[in-house]
Amino acid sequence: RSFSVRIVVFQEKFLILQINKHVKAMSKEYKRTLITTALPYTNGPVHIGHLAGVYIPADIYARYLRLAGRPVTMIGGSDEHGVPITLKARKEGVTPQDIVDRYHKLIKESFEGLGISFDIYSRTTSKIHSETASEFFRRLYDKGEFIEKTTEQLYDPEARQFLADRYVTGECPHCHNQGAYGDQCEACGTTLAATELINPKSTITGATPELRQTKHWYLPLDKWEPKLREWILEGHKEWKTNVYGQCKSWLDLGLQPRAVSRDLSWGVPVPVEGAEGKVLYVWFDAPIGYISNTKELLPDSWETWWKSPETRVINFIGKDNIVFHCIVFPAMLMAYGDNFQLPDNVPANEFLNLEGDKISTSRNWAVWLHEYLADFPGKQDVLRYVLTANAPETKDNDFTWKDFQARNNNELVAILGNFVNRVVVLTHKYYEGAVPAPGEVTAADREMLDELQALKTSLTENIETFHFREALKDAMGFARLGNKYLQDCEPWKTVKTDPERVKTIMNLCAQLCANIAVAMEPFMPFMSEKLVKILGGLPLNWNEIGSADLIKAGTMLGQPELLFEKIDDEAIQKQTDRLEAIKKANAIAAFQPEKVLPEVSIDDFAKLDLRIGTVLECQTVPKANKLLRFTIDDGTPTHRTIVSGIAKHYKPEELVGKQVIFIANLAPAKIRGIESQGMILSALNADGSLVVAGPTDKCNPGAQVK
Ligand code: B3M
Ligand code: ZN
Repeated sequence: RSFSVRIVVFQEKFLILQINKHVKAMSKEYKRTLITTALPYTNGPVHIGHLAGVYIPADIYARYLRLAGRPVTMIGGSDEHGVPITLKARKEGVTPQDIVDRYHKLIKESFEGLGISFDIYSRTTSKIHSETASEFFRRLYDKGEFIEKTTEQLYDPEARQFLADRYVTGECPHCHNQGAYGDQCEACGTTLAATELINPKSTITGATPELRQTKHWYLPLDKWEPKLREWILEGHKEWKTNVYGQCKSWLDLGLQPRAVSRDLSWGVPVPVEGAEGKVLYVWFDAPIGYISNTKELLPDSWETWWKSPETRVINFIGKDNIVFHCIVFPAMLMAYGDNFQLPDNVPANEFLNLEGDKISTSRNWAVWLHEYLADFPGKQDVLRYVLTANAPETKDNDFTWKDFQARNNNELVAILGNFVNRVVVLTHKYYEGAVPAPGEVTAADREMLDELQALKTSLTENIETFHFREALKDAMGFARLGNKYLQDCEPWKTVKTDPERVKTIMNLCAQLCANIAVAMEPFMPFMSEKLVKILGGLPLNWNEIGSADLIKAGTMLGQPELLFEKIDDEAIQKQTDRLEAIKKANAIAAFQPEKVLPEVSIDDFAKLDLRIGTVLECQTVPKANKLLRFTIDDGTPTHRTIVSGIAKHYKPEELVGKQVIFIANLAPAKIRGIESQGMILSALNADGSLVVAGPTDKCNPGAQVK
């Protein structure tokens, strides 16, 4: 009891803090919200990291605004340029267009499958995009906003091309990681220029690059530094601390001119004379994709959505994209002028890990959305729920399949599904499915309704301030509240003594279900739709949450139907087995042989007596789970006993009859009271498995190995 009171007080304090923030954020009257979502690279499918970091939060926010009747447009699309795509094409022997066609389709369809409600999901290989991006560059060029510089860049003489970005790897000059890329070191997170790498190598041919002169266009970010400082550091103190902090440290380091073109063939051509073989840098064209996609969606009104001061632009991104959205793209927009609105907020998330390891497309360490949808049909909301409940909003977080299962079984099934099911079943039992008219409202009812109001306030404030994890807790609070109310009122007892009272209780329970359908829609739209059907239809309006009159008395409820099903161990095991197999495959692919030991003479080697033996018997050793005891036919009538610590890798019966190589003249040693007369040779694999060394063909027991 006292525990729950403390929570309420805590929430109230929290609420006051948040309301203040919200008032600040909304002090300006906005007429519409333009939501942009980072455009995923089409060099692979999307995974849970993308979803938790960008698309699910953006979708919650967009759906919330729509339910609240506030104009919103949510822009998405594929980022189809950049070196990772051309590298992938080269590796597969297909064209970059083949790659982007494949993944654009897969990504678009899987987003639809998860109910991400983009108003448009387009692509940066569209005609309208290349026109928009060209025009953008051209205008900056004509206004004299670029610096033209000829510099020395890395050139691969074998592939006969310049090596931008991921076409080069080498040693990071900061942390000395060997696998740093020409644009970034993933080990220490530093942004690099390809020429800074120590011992650079071409990723195309492996050749050591040479330096050649080439001309590029640079956007002088330093010119915009004072404006950026004022806009972010003075004007947007309400931004998330991770975002604000990253911006501040960039600005404090001092901004430099940044190249916005590259010597590549895949991309939007640089639209000026003397720029043959040059394209726009992918990070120059990609954010313009937000504009082109809006244009494609709203050819007549796109300018209102981008240039009116009454539009509020919100960029949903992951933390690795902060600098581009808060520094580079805003500088581009400032240079362009013409009233383009800067983002009012950039609620970037941290990263989601998978089972304790960093998610990685190249290492296949991910839960891929399209695979999830195929493996868990009809369970889109479970993934949406888990990724929101566990969202990396303030720090990196971990996704585990155990947690996924627990949240489904203990929260969605046991709390939310259970409450709705009890209400529907009881309404059918007592009233043949018709929602009863309420009678007199008691103090207990009032208390429940007050708590509902408080939850609604907190829920709304949390969504407004991009605290979606907390918001989801509030929305789940509706169902918790319902279960508690039912438990306290015990209608199954009262129905015998005071049937009139039960009508009020069951009416209010139906109202709670209706409130859940609305409040949960942004988080779990599929469940919400199902619930609305069970409740006999319902207009969804955010502003009416908290009302005890959402569902009219007399409304016929549908048949009880489970909103969520338990997920069994077998389904989870299948997923963890898959990850286990990937981990092994990765370890094998990454295998590096040990350094060879210092040289020995032939005489040294000759001192070792290596022999072939046949395993006659093999047994486990009592109370020693690592050990196996072997009886080896070594060609002598007495045979010999060897104890070996390989019990984790072999079952005793697997080795009987096998031939092995052993050291015959190793000094005997007592192991667990058994005298071991030699040592069986074996090799450890990169995936942790072990192989006993033996002859490839049958051999005489006792034969010497030389
Ligand atoms: N494609 C990077 C990424 O997928 C990039 C985002 C572009 S947003 C304009 O992380
Ligand atoms: Zn580094």
